[in-house]
Formats: sequence, C-alpha cells, structure tokens
Amino acid sequence: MIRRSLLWLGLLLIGVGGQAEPVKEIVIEPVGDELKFKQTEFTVAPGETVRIVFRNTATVMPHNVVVLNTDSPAVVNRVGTAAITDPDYVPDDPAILAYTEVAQPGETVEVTFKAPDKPGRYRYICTFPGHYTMMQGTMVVSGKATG
Ligand SMILES: [Cu+2]
Repeated sequence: MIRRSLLWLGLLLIGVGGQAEPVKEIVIEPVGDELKFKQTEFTVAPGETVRIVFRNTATVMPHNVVVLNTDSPAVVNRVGTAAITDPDYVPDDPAILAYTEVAQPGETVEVTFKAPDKPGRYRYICTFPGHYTMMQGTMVVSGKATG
C-alpha cells in the first residue's frame, strides 16, 4: 500500500515536471559601451512566459532592462525620469511590467514574466540615469495565444 502510494507520488511529480510551461528566452546585450541595445525588437505570443536574459557585455556602463505595458513616449519619459532619483533606478510605476536588476559591466541578470494577453507593441528601456532616451527596444506581442 505504501509502496503504491510512493509510486503514484513519483508519477505525479513526473507529470508536473512534464507540464511545465515552456519559456521563451530572449537574450539582450548592449552595443559595446554605447547607450544602445543590440536587440531592439523581439516577438512573443500573447500570454507567453518570457525570460529576458540581459548580458551586460559593456566594459564601463551599468544597464538594466525595464519592460513597460505600453509603447507611449509619454510613459517612457515618466518612468525614465522618475528612475533617476530612485535608489534602484526602478520607480514604483504601474506601467512597469517587468524589470531586471541593474547589471554591472560583465554581469548577467534575468527576469521572467508573462507577456500581455493583448497583442501590440511594448517598449523596453534601460532606466540607468541618462540612458532611457537612447536605450530602448520593442517587445512585439503577436500571433496565437499560448497556454
Ligand atoms: Cu543603460
């Protein structure tokens, strides 16, 4: 009886592992020591689980990746400006969908989040002071919903 229970427990665990949601991994790097992302656009499906891996290959500049729930330049401005005086450079703003920690040169940081269900264009920016006006990219949510 106990043995049978253990067997079932084992099968259950395998089942849970096998059903783990697939994760769409996006690798982003800066362009040298410029205030630019090398990857300025990527596409994910509505509701997809996304992992952004930011490899800071720069030699002097710290950077982060902050994903917004909009493409609005006004919101980009609001978040980018508020970040300057925030101790972690990530303000408490409802437009922030996901963000990585600040990566020092040579560091890799990552964040996993659920893409919006609504197809559209979503801006991501680096909110390290002085970077956001130039350091931007677009996450395109398009296609068939996953899950
Ligand atoms: Cu930056």
